[in-house]
Amino acid sequence: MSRAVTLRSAALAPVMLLGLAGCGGAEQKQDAADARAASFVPPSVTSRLDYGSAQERRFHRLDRNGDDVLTSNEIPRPDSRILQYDANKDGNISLAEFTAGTMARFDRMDLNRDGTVTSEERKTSNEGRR
Ligand SMILES: [Ca+2]
Ligand SMILES: [Ca+2]
Ligand SMILES: [Ca+2]
Repeated sequence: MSRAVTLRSAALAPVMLLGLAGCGGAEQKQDAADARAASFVPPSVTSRLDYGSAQERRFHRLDRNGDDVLTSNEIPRPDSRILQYDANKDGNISLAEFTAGTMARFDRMDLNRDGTVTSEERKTSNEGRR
């Protein structure tokens, strides 16, 4: 009786081990693929959220004294686009003006209004401006 059990266990053991190892490997591979898929953002597509946060980071980089206003000494001279965001024409760009300006720009580039700008849309909108 005990001998039969031992034999059965011995016969099943390699199969079970193989099965477990096979499953575990496949799951791990799948997890890694999912993680890559979740974190992978093609460089040619920018979401509205990503664009907004990138522009906000840019604002805070430029705003050296941290008062949430870009004054003339903080605006990079060649970047006249930032000056276009000065809605109330006081010569300074507030964070609200900057955000409104950059998001309006994003929406102009987002030709099909799906909330993302592809490199294709960016190219088309640049050509349209010329
Ligand atoms: Ca400032
Ligand atoms: Ca202003
Ligand atoms: Ca789009």
